[in-house]
Order: sequence, then C-alpha cells, then structure tokens
Amino acid sequence: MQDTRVLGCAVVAALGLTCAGCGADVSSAKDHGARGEGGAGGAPPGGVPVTIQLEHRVGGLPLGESMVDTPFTNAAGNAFGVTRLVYFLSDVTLTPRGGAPAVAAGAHYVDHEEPATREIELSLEEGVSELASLTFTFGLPPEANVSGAFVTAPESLMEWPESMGGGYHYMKLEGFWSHGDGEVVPFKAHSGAAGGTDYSVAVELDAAGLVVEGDALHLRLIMNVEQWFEGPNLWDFRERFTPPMYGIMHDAAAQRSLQQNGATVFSLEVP
Ligand SMILES: [Cu+2]
Repeated sequence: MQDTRVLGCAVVAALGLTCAGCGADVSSAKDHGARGEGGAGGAPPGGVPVTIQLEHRVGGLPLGESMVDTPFTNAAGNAFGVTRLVYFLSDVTLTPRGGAPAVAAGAHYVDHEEPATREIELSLEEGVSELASLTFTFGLPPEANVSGAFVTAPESLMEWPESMGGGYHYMKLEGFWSHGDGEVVPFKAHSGAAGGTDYSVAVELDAAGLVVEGDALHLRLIMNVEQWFEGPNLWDFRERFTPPMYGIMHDAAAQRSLQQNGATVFSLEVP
C-alpha cells in the first residue's frame, strides 16, 4: 500500500508540470452531463427498456473514484495508474435473435468521472426473448469524425488538431507510470484518426444465451483498460511513453496497434 501512495502523490506533481501538448485537454468537463449532439438520448416509448451500464476496470479491479491510487503492473512489467478516461462509443446496437436491432444512433460521450455518461439506454421490441450481439464503433466512424461536428462541451473538447488531420479524439486515456528507478512520469494514450487515417474500432460482442426476462433489461459493458496494451500487441511503456515523449498522437503505428488491440478490450456481463 505504501508504494501505491508514493506513486499517487508523485503523479500529481508530474502531471501538473506537463499539461502542455494537447490543447483543450486540460479543460475540465466536470460541469457537463451526458447530453450530446446526436447522442444516445432516451429510449423510445414502448418496448422493453434496456440499460447498458459502462464499467471500467484495470486488471479486473474497478477504476477508483480518484483513479490515482490504483497502480497496476502490466504484462510488460510497467506499473501504471489511470487519472483520466474519456471516450466516444458510436451507434451502439443490441441485436436480438429473430427481432429488430435496438440502436442508439450517433456518438455517446463517456467520462469515467461522470456517472451519468456511463449509461446508455435502448428499447427492444416486445416479444424478444434472447439476445444475439452487441456491436458499436469505438471512437467515431469516419463520416462522423469531422471537425465542427460538436459545438458544445464536453464533446467539443475532444477535438483533434487540424494539423494532425482534424476531427476528434476517440479516447483520452491518461495516467502515470513508473519509469525505472521509481521515477514517475505521465502517459497520454490518446487515440484518433492520426493524419486523417481512420483508426476507429469495430467491436462485436457475443450476446447469445442472454435472455430477456421481465419488463426491463440491464447489461454491463466493461472496458478492460489494460487490454489496450496487451493483446494481440504487447506494449512496453518504455517504447511509447518515455520522456520527453508522453503521447502517441503523431504515431500512426501506435494508433494502428491500439486499433488492433481494441477488438478485445470490451466484455459484456449481466448483473
Ligand atoms: Cu490528444
């Protein structure tokens, strides 16, 4: 536990000194709720209401409320903690067996620290008894990833610099890691369409065998954060986030690698 405290305190200082590098990143979106242009508004009337609760875990443990005091040692031996997690999911679609898909069209903005953003509501048609799949695009599909698409915060704060291709970040996953000899440095795993190339992730989760019972359905969609760095591509933070380079926004190979890892980052559970 003592090591945890030391890491947690050190990162605050480290991050405070290194806020440059991604424009609006340092702005706080804490005052804003879950609404958003084209967002996954309320479920339509009628049908069976479905609530998808988004959860974030690192190594199987929930991301803490402070998110700082949760160092985790990854498969490459890097101890890291997460301080910020915001991202977009697009066109979340729940498909039942033998029924019409329920779709939350458009982009849904998620901020780990804003519980209201960690819920997506859908409506399945009556009479459906079994599910088949849950699909979505992690990030924004190319047609929606256009500069100016979002005009209000917090979504607008996800903008990706024009000089790097424009559009919006898919994700800002930030934290700190222990870089040799106990030195704690930040990392910024920001994903997006680097150089204008699409690196969004098509995610399909098997929901076969999940049964719709009663008058409402609850699902849990889990982002297993460490999986961004583990499979199929194992990331050693020493190769990606070594001072003075804390970020990967210029790095097409890193974006491709995250895209490849993204297919197995999410899992589906029922309460
Ligand atoms: Cu960035």
